[in-house]
Amino acid sequence: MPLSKDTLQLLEVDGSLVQGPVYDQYWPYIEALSHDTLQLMYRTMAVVRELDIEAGNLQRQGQMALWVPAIGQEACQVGSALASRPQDSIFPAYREHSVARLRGVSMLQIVRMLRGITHGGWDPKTHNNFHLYTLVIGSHTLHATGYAMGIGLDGSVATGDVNTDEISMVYFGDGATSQGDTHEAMVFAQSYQAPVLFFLQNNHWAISTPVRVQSRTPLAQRAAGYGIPSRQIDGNDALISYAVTREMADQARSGVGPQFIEALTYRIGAHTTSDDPTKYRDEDELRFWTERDPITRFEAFLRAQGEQDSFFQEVGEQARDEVSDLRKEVLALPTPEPSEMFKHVYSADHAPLQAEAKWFADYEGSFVEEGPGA
Ligand SMILES: Cc1ncc(C[n+]2csc(CCOP(=O)(O)OP(=O)(O)O)c2C)c(N)n1
Ligand SMILES: [Mg+2]
Repeated sequence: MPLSKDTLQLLEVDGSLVQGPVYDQYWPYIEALSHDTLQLMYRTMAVVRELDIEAGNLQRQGQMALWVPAIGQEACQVGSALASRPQDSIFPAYREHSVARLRGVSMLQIVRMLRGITHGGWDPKTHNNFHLYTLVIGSHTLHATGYAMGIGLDGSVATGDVNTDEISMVYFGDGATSQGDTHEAMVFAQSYQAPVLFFLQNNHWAISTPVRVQSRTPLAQRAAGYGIPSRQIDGNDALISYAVTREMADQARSGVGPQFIEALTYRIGAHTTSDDPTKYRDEDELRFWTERDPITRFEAFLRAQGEQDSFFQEVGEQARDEVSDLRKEVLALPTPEPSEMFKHVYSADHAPLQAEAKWFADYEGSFVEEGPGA
């Protein structure tokens, strides 16, 4: 599903700026950004890309059961995350590595979770309201809506104060739009005028199911059926992602109810390391999207703005350093005792759990350690 005339975009594929009404409406959001913030956009995308590749390598070397790559989706994540405000609660799915980083959750913390060292991941309270990765598709759209309804029930009538009024933001995928949970979340959000921003990353695939099977019409149009305002953006353009998220988030903040953004992007890699996309998608489609890579596009934009080689070299070095640190830290991670898993499911111990733990201990004990001569 290539971009249509309704898809908002500030950066062309070659990194030049669009001209016309979209520019007139959205460029002021970008003009207000400091040079440091524009650099941070690039830096985050470029460093996360390299860490993501390395995490995939570490999985292949047996360091994790699974890795979930986000290669290709960095721009919509970085733009939207930077547009959120510190008081906002973010509800991610499981591929939001750039958002995580910008809210203070490191790649190592994500690796630790996928290695089974932690059963939750991190404490949202001490990680800038970045909630836990959620693998049950669509379920967290309800968490975000419930949280936003809670904001309403707290009695704070939205004043539209961008510094204090809180919203919740939820990241979900094209596949998640077919889940009942997502529909219920949108119904409740609109009925209760909950301050929630639905941020859909349409990466064109739900494992091996293409988005055309999820919907015959652009997913952004569905929001109208719930009475929720929506925009469709070029998800590989970090600038439009920033500008439109700011606009829609501050709308939600002002008390007019939920908002919806569909970011058109592409999952360049596999769904996870358990998947082989060569089995179900063709090379031409991959090439089409690889040519629209969000990072090279942003680099071209920055260079046209006068950014020098030295900046890109410095970011390259930072990425290499962080990759090397990640590898060292992952190799030094402990392997948890399998029996640990029984300790974190219930707050109190009980008989069926004890029986399962005993069965597991007996099973583990049934393996005989064989010596060299055996
Ligand atoms: C409720 C539920 N059903 C099925 C699955 C298996 N599953 C894991 S990922 C996935 C596809 C999700 O696609 P999408 O929402 O587009 O997100 P993406 O993986 O593309 O980021 C499915 C069906 C699941 N995790 N949860
Ligand atoms: Mg998808």
